[in-house]
Amino acid sequence: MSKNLIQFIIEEQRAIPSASGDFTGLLSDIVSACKQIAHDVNKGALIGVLGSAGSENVQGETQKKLDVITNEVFLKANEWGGHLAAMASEEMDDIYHIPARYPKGKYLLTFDPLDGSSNIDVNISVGTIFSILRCKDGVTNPTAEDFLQPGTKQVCAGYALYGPATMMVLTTGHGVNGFTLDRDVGDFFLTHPNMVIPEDTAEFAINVSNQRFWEAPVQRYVDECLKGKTPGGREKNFNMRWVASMVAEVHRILTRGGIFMYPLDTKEPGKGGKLRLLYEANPMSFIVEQAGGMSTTGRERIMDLKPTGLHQRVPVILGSKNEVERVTGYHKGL
Ligand code: AHM
Ligand code: MG
Repeated sequence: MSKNLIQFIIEEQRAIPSASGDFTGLLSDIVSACKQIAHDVNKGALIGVLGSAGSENVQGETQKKLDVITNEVFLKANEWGGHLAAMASEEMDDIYHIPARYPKGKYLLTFDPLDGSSNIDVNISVGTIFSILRCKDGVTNPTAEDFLQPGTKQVCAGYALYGPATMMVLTTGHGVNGFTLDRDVGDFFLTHPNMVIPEDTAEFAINVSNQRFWEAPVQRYVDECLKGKTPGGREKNFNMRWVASMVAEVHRILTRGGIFMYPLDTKEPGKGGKLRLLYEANPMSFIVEQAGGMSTTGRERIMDLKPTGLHQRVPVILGSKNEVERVTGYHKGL
């Protein structure tokens, strides 16, 4: 039988002499949260969790019932363990302080509890994305400022994908590993060791309905993909996918390669992109880079950005190295 996720992490941590077990404890709480969310997503209409919550989040997006429920699940599963100094979520205006009745720890957790939630009512894959940062030494009462660390500082990043099978994919900076939930046993088991993204691909993912709002480099890249092996196109024909669930897109790219783009656009000027740096772009960039892929805004490496706000949005272009390099080159006028 293959290793379960916690066994895998404990064995990985043993190689780090300074590891105290705190990190393993935190990950175990995150795993519990994802199992609970997998249950709720899977039961769907049977337990009355579909549909709108009738509220808006800080970004002005209408929240689904499951956005609110899964956010609560994540907070409750992670507040008590003594591993965290604070949390921040896509669904909350401000950071979440650990209640006084619980001990505090040295890590910070950011998460998007239910990414792709527009898909939930139509029974298409959704996911959870998380990122773990270290809290600065000596800081016992973190503020939002303490979360504004570049992606290169992440200790761990991962996602849970609630698809036909529920999976967890994560990195601690030593490659990327995927685990599948065995519902009968109630545990995630290592099924996808050392996931690697092929450098080349003939598959791209972008929401083409935004085409008129894109910048010239993305217009050029997509136009060439669409032309394929005809004049003005490429050396090969391309296929296209758009699930509108970033976790599902990144998982496909980790499995068979591809490029995913949510580029800068002028649809809502000043927004700076659609996806959030701390909850989506940074964790996914860490995973993609650890699997041999590349992730940029078109202009810079995402993980090098110094965040300026908790809910900051950025353009995202990630996936198979050679294609991301090409689009990034187009932005640089190459
Ligand atoms: P969400 O966190 O509110 O679900 O938004 C993020 C999602 C991504 O998963 C997905 O790539 C994108 O939004 C889809 O956007 P669009 O509906 O514009 O195609
Ligand atoms: Mg999201």
